Parts: sequence; structure tokens; C-alpha cells
Amino acid sequence: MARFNKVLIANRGEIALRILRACQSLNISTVAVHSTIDRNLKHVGMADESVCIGPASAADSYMNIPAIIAAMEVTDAEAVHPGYGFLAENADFAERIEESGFTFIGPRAETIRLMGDKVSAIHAMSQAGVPCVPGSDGPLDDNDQRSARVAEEIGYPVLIKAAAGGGGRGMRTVHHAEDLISAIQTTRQEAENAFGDGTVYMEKFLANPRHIEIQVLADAHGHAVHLGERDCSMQRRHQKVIEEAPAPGITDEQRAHIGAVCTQACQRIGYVGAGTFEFLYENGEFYFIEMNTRIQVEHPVTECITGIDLVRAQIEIASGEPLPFGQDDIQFSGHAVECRINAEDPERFLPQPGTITAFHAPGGPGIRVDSHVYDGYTVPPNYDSMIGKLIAHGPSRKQAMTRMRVALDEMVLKGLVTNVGLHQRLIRDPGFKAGETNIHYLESKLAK
Ligand code: MV4
Repeated sequence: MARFNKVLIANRGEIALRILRACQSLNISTVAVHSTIDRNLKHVGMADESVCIGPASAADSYMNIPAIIAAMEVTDAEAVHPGYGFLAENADFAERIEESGFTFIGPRAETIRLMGDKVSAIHAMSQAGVPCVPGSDGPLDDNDQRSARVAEEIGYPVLIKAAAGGGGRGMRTVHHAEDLISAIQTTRQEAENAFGDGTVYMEKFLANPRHIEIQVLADAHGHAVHLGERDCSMQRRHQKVIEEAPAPGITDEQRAHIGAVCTQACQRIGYVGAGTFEFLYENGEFYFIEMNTRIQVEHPVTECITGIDLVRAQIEIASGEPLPFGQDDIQFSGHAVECRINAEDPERFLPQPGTITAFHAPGGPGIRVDSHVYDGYTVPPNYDSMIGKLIAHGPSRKQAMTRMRVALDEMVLKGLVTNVGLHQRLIRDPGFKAGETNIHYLESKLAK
């Protein structure tokens, strides 16, 4: 199958620019779609063609499936890259793209649907040999005695999670048996209201895990590789703040083992595309919790340590090409760290839209800036507050962190309130420097 001639980018901001750069380096023509408020986005000006698909509200533009399909038809685009967020993990979108005769750059619709339901995702992964959190092995039914027995077996505290949730939405911790049944009922009702699906399941609650995820690539010919792990434990309210690769303290043997488990699972379920296995890691053990079927915000740290262009790989896989490398060709080199730069109030973490009056990007060896912003750019209030990512790569973790510290101090970003000051503090934090984080680290530090 030949490479695409033209790809439509169904996203905005830094990831739209990242996808555009990948297309340009593959000599693929580009179509940018944008909302009315986003006419002046950097990638819109750089794309070969652009189409306004609706008003500022994301529901009417970046999430507007008929408008995106119409834009593909009028521009004769062959494939669509969804980026992350918006329609990236919408199985109906992937299905309608394929039904309209276009290619969705991502996994099969069936796979997106499987992973969107966390109960079916855990079931599929458990069957495929991936270690999961001890739990209910399926949805909880209305039999309270059975639920109570499952909780006793796995031991309190337990967590009730919504099958349609994920990313921290629809969860409730239960510490005592007497609170179990009402917690199940409340979580079920909230899930029904929020997602229209009241299915819930139970897991043992892990008290102080790290969030470690494995990046995979799988082609349509049954080949799969892993690109190692990322540690995303530095987060607040389920928003990642700093990510790094590799994860501190994970040995080559652990990486090879969990990586092989993930690539074998990809082969067993017929996974096609880039994907991420999310694990909780506690006391030396990995526990699968969810799989993401999209390119992730933090993909650059993996690109830095492997030298592999993940967005290019996504496009090549979608066009039917076999992976041009095997597991033995993938070598891990050094360490990379990413700081998410947000236009937000550093105290209350609320979005702070505004106009950039001065922007000077840092540079030098091992520094990468993935950002669409420029002097005079206005951050609109309608979307995510992330305005870019600063990535530092070095031969060792210490050198990557030092490069990040220097780059953060060098960056000039004026006119907006941002979280750069928070990053400057975190990069100097002794606990973080020692690699001693878990998912609660940032929130407990901020509480002090
Ligand atoms: C958990 C957990 C502890 N034990 N599951 C939150 C987001 C979603 N992806 C899963 N989450 C969690 N699941 C068990 N069995 C703790 C969390 C969790 C968390 C996970 C990853 C990153 C940040 C987090 C913050 C709070 C809770």
C-alpha cells in the first residue's frame, strides 16, 4: 500500500503542529481544520490547505464528526490523524471515517471500543497474560453478598471504578466493609449520569504506587515492539505535570520482561498502531489498569531515548507498511524529561488565557520545545491550558535534569500567567532529583 498523499489533522495546538511536521518530513500534503477562534494557529498557516469547521466550542468544531468528514471530502484527504483528546479515542469516529472510505490513523475501531470499556480492556489483557490489579474480574452485579465476598477476598481498602471511566473519572475508595454497598450504588449512579453506563468493577486499592506506562508500536502484519517505559507519577488531580523516560530504578531486565508481556498482548489481540499500557507500579510489581489507543502528550521523552519518530510510525503503520525495525534494533540511550507548560494560575491551577507579549524558546544540546505559541499569540479560554512542552535529553538522568533546569531558567514567556515557576521549583526538589516520587508526591508537596 502506498503512502498517503494528503492527511487531515483533526486537532489543534502543539500536537497539530507535531503531526504537521511529521507529514512534511514524509512529503505528505496537509489539511488543517480549525475553529473560528483558531484561525491564527501556527500549523494552520503552515498547512497546504485549511478548513474552518465550526465555532470556538470544541463540541461544534474539533468534535464535530460530520464537519471533519466533509472537510476530508472537499479537500480529497485520504487519512485523518486525530492527535490526543477530542476524537482520538472515539470508536464511532474511527468507524465512520473508515465507512466513508478514509483511513483513521490509529487502532481499529473495535480495539478503541474494547479499551474504552475498562472492564473489557482488563479482561482482554488478563487473558493475554498481562498482570492486572487483584479485583472482581468483571463487572459487579446486584448481588451484594457476592460483592462483599470479592472485597473480603482481595482485602480492604478497595476501589470501585466505572467501566466507562478512566483517567481518574468515576472512582471511589472503600476502607470498611460497612461502606461497601452504598459506595457501589453511588459510583454506579454517578457513572450512569456521567457516561450513560452504570457498569462498575472492583480493584484492590494500591496506596502509594507509581504511574509507569509502556509505549508500544504494532503493525498490520503481526509485528509489535515496545519502546520502554515512562514514569508519569508527577501529577496533580490526574493532570500530568512532569514525565520522564526511563523510569528511575527500573532495571533492564524488568523493562525487557514487561515490554515482552505488552508486545505479546498486542499480537494476541491484533493491536495495530501506537499504544500505551498504563500500569501502577508498587513494591516491584506492575499492575495493568488501562490502555490508551492514542499518541500521548508525553511521547517525546520516548522519542528522545529511542530515536524513533512515533508520529511518523503511526502514519506508516496506518498506510499498511511493516515496522522497519524489530525489538533488537531498538536501543535506549540516556534519559529524557518533559515539563508541560500551562497557561494557568500557579496557586489554584485555574486556566489563565491571555496574549503572549514575549516568547524566547530555550535551546542548546538536548533541548526540544514542542509548542505552537509565538509572540502575540492569544491563548483562547475554550481549550486545554497546555501551551507547550519543554523536553530535555541527556546521557544520564542527572544531566537531563540539569539541562532542564538551565532551559527553564532561559525560557522567556511574558504576558501570561504560567506554571514555569512551579517547574523551576520541582526541578530543584531533592525528592524528585532522587527519583523518589509516586502518584501522591506533588499533591503532598503542595500541601506543605
Ligand atoms: C488506582 C489507584 C490505586 N489502586 N487503582 C486514577 C486514574 C486512573 N487511570 C486510575 N487511577 C488510579 N487507579 C488502584 N487499584 C490509584 C489511581 C490514581 C492515580 C493513578 C495514576 C496516576 C495518578 C493517580 C492519582 C490518583 C489515583
